[in-house]
Amino acid sequence: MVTRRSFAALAALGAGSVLAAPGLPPSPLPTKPLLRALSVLPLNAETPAHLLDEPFTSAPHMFVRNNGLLPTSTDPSGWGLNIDGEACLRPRRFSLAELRTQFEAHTYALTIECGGNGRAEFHPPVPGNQWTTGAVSCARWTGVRLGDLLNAVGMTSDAVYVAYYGRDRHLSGDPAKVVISRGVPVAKAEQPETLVAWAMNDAPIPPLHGGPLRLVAGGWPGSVSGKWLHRLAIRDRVHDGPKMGGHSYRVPCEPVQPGAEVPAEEMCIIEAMPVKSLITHPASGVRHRLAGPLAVRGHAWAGERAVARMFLSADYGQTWQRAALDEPVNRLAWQRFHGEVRFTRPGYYEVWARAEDDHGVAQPMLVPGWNPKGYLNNACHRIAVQVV
Ligand SMILES: Nc1nc2c(c(=O)[nH]1)N[C@H]1C(S)=C(S)[C@@H](COP(=O)(O)O)O[C@H]1N2
Ligand SMILES: [Mo]
Repeated sequence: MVTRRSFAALAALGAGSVLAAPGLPPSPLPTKPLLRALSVLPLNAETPAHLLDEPFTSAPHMFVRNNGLLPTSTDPSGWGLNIDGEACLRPRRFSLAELRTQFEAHTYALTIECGGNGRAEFHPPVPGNQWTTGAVSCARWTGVRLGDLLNAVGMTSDAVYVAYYGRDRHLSGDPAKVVISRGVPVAKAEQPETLVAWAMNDAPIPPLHGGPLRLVAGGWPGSVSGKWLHRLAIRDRVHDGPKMGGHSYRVPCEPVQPGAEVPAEEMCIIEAMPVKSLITHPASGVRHRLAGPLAVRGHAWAGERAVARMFLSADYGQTWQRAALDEPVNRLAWQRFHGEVRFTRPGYYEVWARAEDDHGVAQPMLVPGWNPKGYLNNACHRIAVQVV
């Protein structure tokens, strides 16, 4: 097992050296040379904010979050999807070809944010990958609607949850152990944008992102979007697979004091992610000439909701100006914002961005609600600007 500390030492040598280091498995990092790796086993890497400036996130810039080891094979030939479970009327298996030909294909841009994005800012600190701002993506996903598959197999009236199973391997090496098996309630499964996808940005899903088949449920914590999908189970209860219980992807049902110990029975499953935004241009640390305005842009998203208004501040939140905000290309896609910030004197500034959703809920300026695993930090993003 590579510890965080030994990885930091290796990372200082550069990603290429990590690959060459003795005793380490080949790392897929070279396909993402610009990401910041948080761990190698399992592989976790986040995206610097300025690399998320594209309208839709390209594969080289998409963060990677793995709970286990990659599958031994992601060969699409022979890959299938079994649908079963207590609440499934007609369990059956679909080949990839059957999924493509027997159902209508749909494409949606879907925001996937890891529930732990922003974890690094919690105090007292919490264990887990110390994501800063880069565990979010919005790519265009193509596949069949999960709802259409559920219609095809039929559900009993007591269906509650749709659970996923992936082909990744447990860190222990035990082939019988499931790495992670989460899912979504039936209502979320039946939303038109919830997909069983085989393509990302019009290409086969890269192996790192769950190819050849993946569940994608935008707007919810990334952990519901199961990679390397080979089985769906329609459950007659809230799914109880690995990482559904305890402190995993759950937060205290009632707010707690920072550092509190919270018993598992007082934890509730995270559903839609809160409103958030990211400045993707310019990169933090930019030098800007006083004479002209600074063009600022980025993306904003709000879980199941739309972002309604966007604000920028260059004085630590004392005054705010409206920024222009585009409509999403579809529900659950992030939205582009852009504005111009003017400075009257040279010096060091921070530009802050603050999104507000269509229910009037805005991002907090400080880290909100401490919780034992450091989920749901949607505090305002800020960049440093040196005006000369
Ligand atoms: N099979 C499987 N699916 C998974 C995971 C995993 O470890 N195994 N990680 C989940 C988590 S926590 C996140 S945030 C997203 C990350 O997706 P990405 O690596 O494609 O960015 O995948 C989710 N799906
Ligand atoms: Mo995640």
